[in-house]
Amino acid sequence: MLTVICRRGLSSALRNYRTLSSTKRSSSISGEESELRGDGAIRRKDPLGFTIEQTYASVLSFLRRNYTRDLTNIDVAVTGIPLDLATTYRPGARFGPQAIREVSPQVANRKPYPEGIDLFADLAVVDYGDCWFDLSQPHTIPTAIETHARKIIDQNVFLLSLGGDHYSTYPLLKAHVSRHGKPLSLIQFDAHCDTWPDESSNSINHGSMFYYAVREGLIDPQTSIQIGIRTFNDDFMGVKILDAEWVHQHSVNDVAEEILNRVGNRPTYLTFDIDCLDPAFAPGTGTPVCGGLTMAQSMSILRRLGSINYVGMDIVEVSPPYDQSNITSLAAATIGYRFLCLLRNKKIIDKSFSFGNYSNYK
Ligand SMILES: [Mn+2]
Repeated sequence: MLTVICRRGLSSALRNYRTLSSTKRSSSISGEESELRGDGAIRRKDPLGFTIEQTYASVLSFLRRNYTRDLTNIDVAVTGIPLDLATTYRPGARFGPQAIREVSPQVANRKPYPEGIDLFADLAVVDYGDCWFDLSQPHTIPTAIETHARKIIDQNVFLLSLGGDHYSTYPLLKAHVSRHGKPLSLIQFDAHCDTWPDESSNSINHGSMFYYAVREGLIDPQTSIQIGIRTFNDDFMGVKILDAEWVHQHSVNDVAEEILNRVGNRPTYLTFDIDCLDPAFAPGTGTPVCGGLTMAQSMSILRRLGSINYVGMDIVEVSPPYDQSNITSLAAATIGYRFLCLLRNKKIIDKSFSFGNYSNYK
């Protein structure tokens, strides 16, 4: 199937889709649309709509969105956090953002199923590029990530971050708290709770960032929840746990209901560690644990979480050197895409929703 062209609107998308599916496809594309074939990420001016692309070529950006740092009239900025210094077992998550971008055009190539919505006709999403930090000065990296995130958030733009190891969520949480106040509620899909104690200051540790976050009041454990856990901790710090066994013994409706009840309408940060998935569905990750969620379970649960008042989201721990046939990066790109569908519906259906401004929910 060929890529759909859509400059603006559903009718245009349908018209061009039919055109491309016909035998006259090349002669039917004219004018400006013809000139915008390929490399739309750097050539397209309008942040809305699609331009024609080959899914296997051209400039990489997440879901073929404009690659820019101009956030004028933008709803969502996607950024990469190419960090893996905190990894305790298998490194490689620094390659995660680029690998997710690489597979993402295939995900964006069709309307989402089953909604069939024209996602990018309504939601202005750009790829902001990656966070830059100096690997030779590791103690400066947390601040570099926080500062990078704040530049985006402070422009009232929703931030979707692609990791990178899970430590990056800690400076990201700090950035979101600086904008929205604390504490935030946390929804965490993960094999690991990441609340293991670490009393040393300034550790860069991807197993303790939520220990810090609870202790510092960045997140409220009483309104936070972790899904897919299958590693032990003597103290989960009051965060509600739906472990992998619980998820497997219940329906996706049950899981979603527990999550919705836990966070209510509070400002909520969503972190999706790809190792929440079973290694069969996400082999390319730093610390895989058997017995995890399927991709089907995860997508079904996420689809039911559209009413939540999200302030930010990240997808972390994709380690491409350990991946097979892009299974893991495809899962990450799909989760990001599905999440953007939720935000699109917020914008279109829930008129009270304002990206980056959640004062009406406090
Ligand atoms: Mn994990």
